[in-house]
Amino acid sequence: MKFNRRNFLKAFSALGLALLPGNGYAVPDYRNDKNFPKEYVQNRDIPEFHIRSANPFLGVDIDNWGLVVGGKVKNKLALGYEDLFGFKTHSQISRLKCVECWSAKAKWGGFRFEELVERAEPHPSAKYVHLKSADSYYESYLLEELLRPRVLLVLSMNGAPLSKDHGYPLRLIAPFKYGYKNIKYITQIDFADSQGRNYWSNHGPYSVDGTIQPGIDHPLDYHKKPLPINGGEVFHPFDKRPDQG
Ligand SMILES: Nc1nc2c(c(=O)[nH]1)N[C@H]1C(S)=C(S)[C@@H](COP(=O)(O)O)O[C@H]1N2
Ligand SMILES: [Mo]
Repeated sequence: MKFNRRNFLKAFSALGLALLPGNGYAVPDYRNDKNFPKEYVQNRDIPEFHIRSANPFLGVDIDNWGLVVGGKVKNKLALGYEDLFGFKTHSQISRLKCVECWSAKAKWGGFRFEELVERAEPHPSAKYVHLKSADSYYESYLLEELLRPRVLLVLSMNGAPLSKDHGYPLRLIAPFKYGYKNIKYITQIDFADSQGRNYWSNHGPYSVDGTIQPGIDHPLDYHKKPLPINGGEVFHPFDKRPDQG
């Protein structure tokens, strides 16, 4: 695959920034500020698809966005937005299920995690993957989980590019994990030999694992009584990919 040089350089400088102490993205902390501008991404309960944003966030400026893939890999990658359209695309309809007991369905389009694995060639000891976002959010997965069917690195939602609210330019959709694992605004993906933490395990009563349990009401949300599970998707090891028949 040929990487677009201009974007490569852009992404590479994003990496430089991300390595600065204090985080080059300099995300303002509006958590206790009731006056943050309306155009910020913030929690909104809209009928079609609720929006969840742990920290109010202005959205990604695509000219300064790059995806860096690194950690325990043979080949470090720095990708611009256009590079992501060089990967084979897949689409699926799947439901995102939040621990707050709402869920919503959309048609997602994107590429598979294998695309990055094939190019980056992680070290055999790299059993884990750490993901970081432009809004200071982060997640951690077992590599094996990201290679399962119906996990997508998503560029489009319902036929249109991801909106600012839903994670433009790149998010993860893993339907068998609670919503908080479905990280938006991804900027960095690192292969690692140990499990990381994630934003909601450090800020709330949520597990790093976040797997939706069959038949069990979400057990994770503190002060609320359990509610009926509403359309979560459960991973079954016998599940096949559509392209595997
Ligand atoms: N970067 C980032 N990703 C995130 C979040 C966030 O605050 N920041 N919130 C998570 C939570 S708790 C949920 S339920 C889903 C919601 O996705 P949506 O806003 O597209 O509905 O995004 C997840 N991914
Ligand atoms: Mo959530």
